[in-house]
Formats: sequence, structure tokens, C-alpha cells
Amino acid sequence: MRTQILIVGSGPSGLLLGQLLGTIGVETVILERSSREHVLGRVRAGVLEQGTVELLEEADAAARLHAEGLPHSGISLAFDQRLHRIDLEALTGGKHVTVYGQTEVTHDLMDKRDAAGLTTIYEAANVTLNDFDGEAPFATYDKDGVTHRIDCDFIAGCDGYHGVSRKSVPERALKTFERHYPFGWLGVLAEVPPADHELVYANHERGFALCSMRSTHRSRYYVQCPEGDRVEAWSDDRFWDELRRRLPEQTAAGVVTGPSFEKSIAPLRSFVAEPLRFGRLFLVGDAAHIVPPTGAKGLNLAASDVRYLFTGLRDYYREKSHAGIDAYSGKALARVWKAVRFSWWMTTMLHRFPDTGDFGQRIQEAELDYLVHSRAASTALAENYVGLPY
Ligand code: FAS
Ligand code: PHB
Repeated sequence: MRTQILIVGSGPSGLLLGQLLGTIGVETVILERSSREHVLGRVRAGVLEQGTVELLEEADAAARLHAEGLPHSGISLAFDQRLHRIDLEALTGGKHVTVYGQTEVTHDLMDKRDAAGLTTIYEAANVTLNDFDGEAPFATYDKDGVTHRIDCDFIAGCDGYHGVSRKSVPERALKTFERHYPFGWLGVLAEVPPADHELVYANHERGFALCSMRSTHRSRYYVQCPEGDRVEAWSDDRFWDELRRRLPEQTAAGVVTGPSFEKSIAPLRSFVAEPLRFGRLFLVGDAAHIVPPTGAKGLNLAASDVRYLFTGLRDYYREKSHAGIDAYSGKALARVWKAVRFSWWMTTMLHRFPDTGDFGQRIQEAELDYLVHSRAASTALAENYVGLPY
């Protein structure tokens, strides 16, 4: 088989890139190691920047997002037993975020890809990437007991942190940067109305908590939990009790409890690989970088990577110009590092670390108090949260 762009991974990065390239007639094949159902079974991000929404509109995959997504003009920070609203819209000249689950984004993009008759090969095992440092890259994969080969012009490694793409690059050609956080997030989905009409990020001496949502009848909650903690140690009752203890009383009173239908623990890390291009292989999204979800940046960074790579490939095929693909890594990394910094800052300010102690707790509360009472500081948070310009 031959295609123009071979995309590894059918997550948001791969699907969005494939859909955008499809709108300009560039042929793609996606190789995905899991089943479609498994990909759709993952519960991850929940907040879309305006830039991500605009990209989904450009990919003609935003109809359900506009019908069901929830535009949010603010978030709240909870500390010292009080809620403090950050008016994102007023502080950024009218920008907002949209609450719409990554699972739904993935579903919409898969449906568009199927409707366009574009090829995704699910359950493609043992993907290998070859000769991407030359002029004729190709991939092989196993399916139904047969090893297949796909020749292509370029490979887009959209296969996440644990994928094969970054691991296919010779170690000497890659520099990685990492920060490990000594805790995780225990996340719960429940068919109950949200505690507040907007997201609430809570700093508490017992640990961080986040009140989010997927709709007006489906809530997504998180509590910081010890590293290595196990989901089995968290009954629903224990979760609801701990969540409410970390919220201001008035907010806790608004928490409607109910049976969880999804419960998982995600580790937190900051990670960046440089550069993002190796000959005819490009790294995109989580294959290239990971952020702690505190700043709601992971999925949105995948979208901006896709934007830069898509425009580069469009110029290559339309005008035979290499400028866009040559600039991809530098442009993407410039935005990635700003989001890595913001996500690190939000995580450091809101979470309880082993060495936080009483002094550290007071410093965090002083920073939060300054933040919510200084227009300059609130504006800095707001413009990062809604998404810096591409
Ligand atoms: P993805 O990891 O989503 O997709 C990669 C795809 O490649 C997967 O389908 C995988 O099966 C496939 N793949 C992997 N190896 C392969 C191989 N060898 N061959 C073929 N296919 C292969 N972001 C937020 O903004 N907010 C959040 O709350 C949030 N929570 C998260 C919770 C968890 C547990 C995780 C892991 C991430 C979370 N993220 C969150 C970040 C997340 O949303 C990512 O940023 C987003 O999924 C990135 O999309 P992709 O780059 O497409 O990578
Ligand atoms: C979510 O709804 O899953 C979510 C929202 C905001 C975050 C992280 C996760 O910062």
C-alpha cells in the first residue's frame, strides 16, 4: 500500500491531522494499535481552547460540539474556604473555553473520517517505522497474522507518550526534559449535575481537587491522591467525602453525589522531547510532550501541533515549499514550552507536595490571594488558560 501521509495513532492528534489533510485532498492512512472501541473508552480531557474549536470547525467536525458543548467565560479558584472567580472573558477581551469531552471530539472525528471513506487500520500490531531519515519512508505492521508494508511521503507520529514514534528516533538525536510530580489525580465520572456552573480548582491542605463536568447532568471530579495509590482503595463514599472536605462549605453543599461509572488514577508529569522532526518523521501531541492536566493544556497542545504541521504539509503539497515543515518543530515547541510552564505553575500553586508544610501552604495561599486581587496577575492566568495565540 502507498499513501502520502502515514499517521500513527488514532487519538485526537492523528484524527484531527487526518481530517484537515482530507479537506485539501492529501491522502492519509492511520495505523492504530487498539480497537476503535478501546480508543473511545478512554476518559481524558474536558476543556477546549478557542483555537482548538476553530480547528475542529475547519475540519468540519464541530457540529455536535456547538450543539452540546458548554461555553465557559470563567473559572473559580477555591482556597481559604472561599471561591474566587476569574472572569476569563473580561480579562482576555472576550475569549472563553468550551467544555466538551475529548471522548466526544474523538468520536466526532472518527465519524467524519469514516464518512469520508478515509482508511484507519485498527488493531495494527508491531508497527515499525523505517527509512524516515531518507527520501522513501515506510512502515510495517502485523494484522491477522500477516505483516503489511505502507510506503509514504511523510510519517506523523501521533501515537502518544507510550507510542513507537519517539522510540524509533536514535537516542543521540533526541533531547528530553522531564519533571515528575509525587502524586496523581483520581478522576470520577458520575451522572449527577455539576457542583457549580463553571470549573472549580481547589487548593486545600488535604490536597488539590477539581470540579469539572461533561454536561449539565454529567460531572467530572478529581482529587489529588498519593503516588502509587490504587483505585480499589477508593470507594465512591470515600471519594465524595474527600472531595467535599477539600471544597469551601458552600461549594461542597452543591455537590450532588451518585454512583461513579468511571474511576481512574492518572500519574502527573511534565515531559518534552526536542526536536519534533527527524527527516520525514514528525512527532505530534503526546508523542512529543506531556503536561499535568492542571492547566487543561494536553489536548489543546496536540491541536496547535496539528495546526502547525497541517499548514506546513499544505504548503509542501500545494506550492512545493519546504518552509512550513522546516519551521514545524521550532514553532510548535515555542508554544509547547509556554503551556508546559503554565501547567507546571498551576500544578505547583494548587497541589500539596511532600515538602509543602505549613510555610509552603501559606505561600501558596498568599500567591492565590495576590492572584485573585491583582488584575495583572489574573490577566496572566486568564490569557494562558484560554490559550495563547498560535
Ligand atoms: P493519545 O495518547 O490520545 O493518542 C495516541 C494514540 O496512539 C492512541 O489511540 C494509542 O492507542 C495509539 N498508539 C500508541 N502506540 C501505538 C503504536 N505503537 N502503534 C499504533 N498506535 C499506537 N489533557 C487535558 O487537557 N485534560 C485532562 O484532563 C487530561 N487528562 C488525561 C488523563 C490521562 C490518563 C491521560 C493519559 C492524558 C490526559 N490528558 C488530558 C492529556 C490527553 O488528553 C492528551 O493530551 C491527548 O490524548 C493527546 O492526544 P494524542 O496526541 O492524540 O495522544
Ligand atoms: C476535565 O474536565 O477532565 C478537566 C478539566 C480541566 C482540567 C483538567 C481536566 O484542568
